[in-house]
Amino acid sequence: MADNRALSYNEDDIQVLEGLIAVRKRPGMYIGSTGSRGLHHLVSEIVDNAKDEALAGVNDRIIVTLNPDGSVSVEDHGRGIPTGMHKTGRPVPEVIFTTLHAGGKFGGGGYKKSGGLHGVGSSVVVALSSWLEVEIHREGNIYKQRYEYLVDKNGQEHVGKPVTGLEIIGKTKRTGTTVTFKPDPAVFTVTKFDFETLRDRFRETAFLLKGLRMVLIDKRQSEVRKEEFYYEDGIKSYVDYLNEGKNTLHPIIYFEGEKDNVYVELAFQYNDGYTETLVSYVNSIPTNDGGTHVTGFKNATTRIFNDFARKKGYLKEKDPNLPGNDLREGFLGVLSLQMADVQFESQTKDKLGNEEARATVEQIISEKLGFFLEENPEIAKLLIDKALKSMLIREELRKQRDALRGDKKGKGTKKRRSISEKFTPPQYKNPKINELFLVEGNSAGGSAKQARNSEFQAIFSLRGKPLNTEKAKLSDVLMNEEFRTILEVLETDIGEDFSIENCAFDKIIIMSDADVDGSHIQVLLLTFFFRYMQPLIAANKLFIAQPPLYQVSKEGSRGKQAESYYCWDDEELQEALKKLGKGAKLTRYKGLGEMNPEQLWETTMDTERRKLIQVSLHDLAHCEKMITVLMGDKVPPRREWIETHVTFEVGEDE
Ligand code: 0R9
Repeated sequence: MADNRALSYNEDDIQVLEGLIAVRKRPGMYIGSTGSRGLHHLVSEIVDNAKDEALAGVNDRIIVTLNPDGSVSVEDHGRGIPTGMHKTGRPVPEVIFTTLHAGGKFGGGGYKKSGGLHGVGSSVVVALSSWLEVEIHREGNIYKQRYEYLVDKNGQEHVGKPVTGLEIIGKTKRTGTTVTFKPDPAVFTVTKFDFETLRDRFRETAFLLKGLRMVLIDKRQSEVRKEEFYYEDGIKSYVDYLNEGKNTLHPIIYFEGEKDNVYVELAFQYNDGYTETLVSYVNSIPTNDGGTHVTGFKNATTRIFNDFARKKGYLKEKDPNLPGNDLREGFLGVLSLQMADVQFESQTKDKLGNEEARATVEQIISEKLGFFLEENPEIAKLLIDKALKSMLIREELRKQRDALRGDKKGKGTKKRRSISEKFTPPQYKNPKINELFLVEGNSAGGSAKQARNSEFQAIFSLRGKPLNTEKAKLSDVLMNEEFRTILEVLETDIGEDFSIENCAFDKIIIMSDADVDGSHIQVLLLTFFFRYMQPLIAANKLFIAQPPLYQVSKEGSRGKQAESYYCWDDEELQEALKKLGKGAKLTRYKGLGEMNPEQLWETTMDTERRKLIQVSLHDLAHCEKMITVLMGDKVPPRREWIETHVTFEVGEDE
């Protein structure tokens, strides 16, 4: 690890900026949402502070407990929050937990490595909780303080009010901090923590901070559930985990180095697949959109592989360089940085902006990779041969596709021939509003064609099940009629050649039946977009349509108008049945084809009334893992997943 010494906080370092009432008034501004994501964000805020202690090299475990009363406890074994007096005359923990933007580093001291906002979140968590207690083990004493949300008898709101002083409640031999809080049900629409969500995050943290033990305990049921993650090999174990179920080509390669206070770690291993996966982080925060560190990595690998290939004669003088995307076909790696003063390019913290990170990563990886290739000529030859093969295939396919496109443009004919009979284009070309519906089956496609707003909505009817791109060869994907048409219609290319600027549509909407086959089609299409057009998902352009499951209607009688309701779940169905009472007619839609064009329009296609699910990429590593497990060619991981996640019941239709 890099220099792990944390700078000591001076209790004067903490500056007081703003009140908690602002957080309570506009929670979305501080935690994104008040739904499930926002709820879990609270845990992350507190865990991040415990992680900072681990990054500083003074904390070896974080224990998170889901308590039966709906509260959650986060315990670290760090030095304990300082318990002295702040210049405001209040104990330091009270300032940390009740003042917005209080955090050591705002005063210039604090941690060298941190996510950029760490230490700030504690007060946000207090503001959005019914109560919060902090217990500190330090200098032989156990200290405790409690804060509450209160409305006094004059109706005055108090946010994060200390209801006790910082009291000594006992003696201790260890050091550390435990924070327990109960999210306020008046703030959150969801208040139940999801064990799996937290488990996946803690596994990721344990991979990234080697030697840190992450423990998750669920005490909400009579049977206590516990999961523990600890990886001595850190990101090497992470690569092993992500490549599980794939055919790998060599042992995991690992580099680490430090320069100018930037600590860089890279672990990677090629598999025999056709896609490239690089999961990147800075201070254990995922950078899903990459950034300067990823650019540095790509520059280094492309240059060093090419230099090596020329030096050893795999590339002749006249030969063009091996392109980066061919060199990274089948690559799976984790790049993790630790550094101070992290700057993100985007609000969402998804892209690293620090210029010095590019230069440092490029230099460290170049040096280590050059050395590795010299020392391991067999692996070097294998990877260069693979890239050469990939380049030849890609070139051949490009030629074939260009030839096909040339044919379609119809030499000599004035009018451009249609791309495919299954595709109905919109009337006007407007990439800012145009929508492409990928529709299951010809009959639904026909209804959608009649139902659509032809000005900006296009329909592509899919024939049967699309190809499983997780198992198929790249050449098969590129030559597959369905996917080729999608590529042509979107006017983009795949993989490295994909360009979001060229995309002819603003929304791509998967529209399939609400049954098992429909779900399978969704997953097959999602796999294709994830593997070959990830930037399209990152740009929030991919959606899943949600057709209703039922219609409840009643004919008009004696001065009463006919009434009808569409329902998307059983709760809505019960409500509609209650509203219409006796004589209500229930239609259950088993497929899109059972709806007439008018019904399809008003429930599923009309921009004013439809319900769309946006496909998001917020956890790249998790998506990578799930697609390999669910769609890949190894059966045991899939069987294990199904056995732990799926309950088999005898349904009424299946
Ligand atoms: C369970 C969640 N853990 C925490 O919130 C937590 C914060 C924290 C901490 C320090 C140690 N452990 C912590 N756990 C700490 C201690 C010292 C210096 N810096 C940090 C020290 O002993 O000198 N703090 C984070 C911010 C601050 N402490 C403070 F200094 F601003 F108060």
